[in-house]
Amino acid sequence: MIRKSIPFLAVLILGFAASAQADDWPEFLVSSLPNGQNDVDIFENTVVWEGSNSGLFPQGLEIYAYDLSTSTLQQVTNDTTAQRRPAVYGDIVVYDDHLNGDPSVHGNVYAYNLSTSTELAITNSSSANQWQAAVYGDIVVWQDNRSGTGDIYGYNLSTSTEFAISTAPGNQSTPAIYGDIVVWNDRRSGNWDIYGIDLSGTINGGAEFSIVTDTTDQGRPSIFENIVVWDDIRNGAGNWDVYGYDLATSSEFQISSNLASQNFSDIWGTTVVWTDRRNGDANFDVYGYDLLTSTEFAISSKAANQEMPAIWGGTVVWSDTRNGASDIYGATAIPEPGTLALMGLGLFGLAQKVRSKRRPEKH
Ligand SMILES: [Ca+2]
Ligand SMILES: [Ca+2]
Ligand SMILES: [Ca+2]
Repeated sequence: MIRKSIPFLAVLILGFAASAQADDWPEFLVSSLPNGQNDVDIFENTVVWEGSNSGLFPQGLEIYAYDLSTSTLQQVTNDTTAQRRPAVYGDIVVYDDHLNGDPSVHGNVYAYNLSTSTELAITNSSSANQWQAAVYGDIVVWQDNRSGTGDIYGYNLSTSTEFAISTAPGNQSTPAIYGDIVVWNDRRSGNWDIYGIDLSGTINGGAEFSIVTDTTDQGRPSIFENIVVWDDIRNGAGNWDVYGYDLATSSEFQISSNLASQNFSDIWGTTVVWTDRRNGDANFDVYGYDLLTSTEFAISSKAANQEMPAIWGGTVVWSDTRNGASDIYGATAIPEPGTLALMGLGLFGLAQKVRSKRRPEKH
C-alpha cells in the first residue's frame, strides 16, 4: 500500500518544488523593536541579538533573546554599559561588555544562563580588550588583547578555568568553535588567513594548524562538524566569495562564485548562508548553498538590506532594513522533495538523521 502511494506523492511534490525553486524561503518577523537590531545568532529555538531600547548608540546596546517555540521576547541585559555581539549555545548566551560603548577598547566577555537568569563575568580586565566571543558546550572562546595584539583565549564553564588557545605573533581574531575544534582569523603572515586547533589533541597533536594561507585576505570563519567556511577576497577587490575546507580530507573548495560580493558566511549541516550583493550595493540579500546538492538559492531577496545571517537547522535569521531601522527576520527552509515525501510517510526525522550523517561532496 505504501509503495503504491509514493510515485503519485512524488509527482505532486516535484511539481511544487519546481514552481517554488526561484522564490525566497517562507519568512517571519522575529523582532521589530525600535532603534535597530543587529548581530543575530541562533541555537535551536533561541535567537539572540544586540539592540538599543533607549535609542542611545552604542552605549545603550543591550542583548535580547527570543524563543521561537513560545514567541517570548526577553531582554537579557539592562545596565549603563554596552553589550554587543551575542552568541548562543543551549541556555548560554555570551557577549562582550564595553564600559564606554566603544567596541575596540575596554571590553570584557560575559556569559548569561537563560534558564537560571544568572550572569557570569568570564574576563575582568580594566585595560585590555576581550571581545568577539563564541560558545560551544562548556567552552567559551574570544579575542583577547592582553598581550597588545589579538590572541585567542578560552574558558571552561564547567571547571571555571581560563586557557590560552593561540598567542602567535600578529593578530588573531573572530574565533568560532564546534566540538573540540576552534578556528579563527589570523594575521601572523601579514595578511589575514584562517587557522585552527583541536582542543582534544587529535588533529596535528593538538598544535595549531593553518587552514588557508592565500596571500589575499580571508575572514570570519564558521565551523560545523568537519567543514570550515569563511569570506575570501582572492578573486579581486569588490568580489568577496565564500570558501570552505574539509578538515577530514584537508581539501579546500569554492562555494560562491558570483562576481559581486558574498560574505558574512555561516554554516549548519550542509547549508552555507551569506550576505549577497549581486542585486546591488544598497540591496543586500541573504543567499545560501547546499553542499550536498551543489545548489545555490535565495533565502531572502526583499527590498533594502538583508544581511549577516545565522543558521541553525532549517532556520536562518538575519538583520533586515526593509522597514527602516534594522529588524530581525527569519525564514524556514522549504523541505526538499524527497524530504516532503518522507514527511508524508511520517519518516521526516529519519530523513534528517540520514542527511546530517552524510558528508558534503567535494568541489
Ligand atoms: Ca591570507
Ligand atoms: Ca563573489
Ligand atoms: Ca535586499
